[in-house]
Amino acid sequence: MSLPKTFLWGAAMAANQCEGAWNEGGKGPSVADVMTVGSKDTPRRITDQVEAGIYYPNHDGVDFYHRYKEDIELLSQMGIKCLRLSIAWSRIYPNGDETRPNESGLSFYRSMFEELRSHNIEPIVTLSHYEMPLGLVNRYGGWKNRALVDLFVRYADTCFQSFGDLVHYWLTFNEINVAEYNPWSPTGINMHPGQEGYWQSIYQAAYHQFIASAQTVIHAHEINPELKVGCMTLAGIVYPKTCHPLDAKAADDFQNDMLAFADVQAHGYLPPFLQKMMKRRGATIESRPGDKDLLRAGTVDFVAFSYYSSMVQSGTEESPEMTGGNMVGSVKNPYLETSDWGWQLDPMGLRLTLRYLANRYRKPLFIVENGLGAVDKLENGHVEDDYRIAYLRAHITAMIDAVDEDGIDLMGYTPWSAIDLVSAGTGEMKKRYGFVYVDRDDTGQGTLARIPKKSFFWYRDVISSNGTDL
Ligand code: BGP
Repeated sequence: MSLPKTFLWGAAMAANQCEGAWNEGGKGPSVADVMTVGSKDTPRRITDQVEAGIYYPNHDGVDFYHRYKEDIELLSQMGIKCLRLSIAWSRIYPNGDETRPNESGLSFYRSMFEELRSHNIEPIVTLSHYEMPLGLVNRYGGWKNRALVDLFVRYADTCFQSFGDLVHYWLTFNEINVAEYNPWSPTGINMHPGQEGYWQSIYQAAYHQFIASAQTVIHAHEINPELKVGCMTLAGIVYPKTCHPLDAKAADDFQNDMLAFADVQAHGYLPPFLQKMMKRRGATIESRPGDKDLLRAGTVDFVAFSYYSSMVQSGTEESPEMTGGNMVGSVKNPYLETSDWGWQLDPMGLRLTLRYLANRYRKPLFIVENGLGAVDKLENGHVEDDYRIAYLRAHITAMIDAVDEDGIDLMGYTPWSAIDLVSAGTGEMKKRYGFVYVDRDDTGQGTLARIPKKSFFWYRDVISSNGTDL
């Protein structure tokens, strides 16, 4: 067993899902602040503005904004070497288009990163994790407007200049490819697949993010050559439903579609199959002279990804049985069990995903999300989440095999989530992922007390043994 001593064991979270304090410290509203609570079967509703009398779970999150010191202290007891979190863009530029940053937002993150450093925890920071300022939606129409490129790059520059001494690892857009399936949170476009003009908006928005990503990488390296900037994509190996060639083609098509955006960030150009796909879907991208050079010059240093499930595609069946998944559903795999939310559990799929991404990108990889959403029961002050331990044990085993036997260059592992927080997909609290239980329910009731789960102590031993004690 040979994980490098420098392996970044950690955990992950995101500002919009944990911080709360949605209108404190000069923060402006973000796209997450107008989303209600949904469920496995009911999508979250999006309102135009924050409306009185509606419960918005992200407004309070789990109050990390006020409790980050005690949370970091607790997480340091778990022995994590890194913590993946995000900066809320709307805390730094409340409406997104101010010319000067909000000082109180800057000092909040500065003291958070200092706190992490004082516990020897490396921050891994996402610049945009489903929390763009709502002002950019209302005034500019979200990412389909080219103006967003400069506004984002200004925000990124502010972050590099303000925190570059404390934060060395950066991610640009969380799950950039989710825009294809569920565009509101990543791009501020409130449309649904099938709607007239959908693909035009989505691809134009994604194109602007590619340009912004490239510029961000270039600026980060200019500001401090030590900074490493990665892309972040939702990933999962796609299996054909059978060995029928049409099933194999459907799986390959889906895999390409899913990774097309990370391809641009990693390789520096729009792959021909993406260009053809855009055309078939009726999208004509507006570009500017110089864009191609920018894309080529601004490729990412590493490829980070979330992995929750493998997927299945069929090219032979009209309406195969489907099941749930991380932002995108899948044909049901009869060999796999599912979580309570229908996500298929497949540790071997993680190993195959690592192999696949390593071949496709030939850059260091980083698993920045992986975990089990489950209903946890707090009984006599304890949460016995053996199912989560079993899930993580199997996935970590697969990950170590990928490093050990397949030679994958893997920087680290930050399972979702460090502590319980608001679900991105459903807005629920009862869909829990954390190593630490947070006393809060789906109606906003609870003391917000923090209680380490059984998995907390298990993961502490995993980390301290560098993955040998599973
Ligand atoms: C990813 C997001 C995270 C997180 C996770 C779990 O898509 O990057 O923000 O929430 O999935 O998903 P959910 O919260 O919908 O269960």
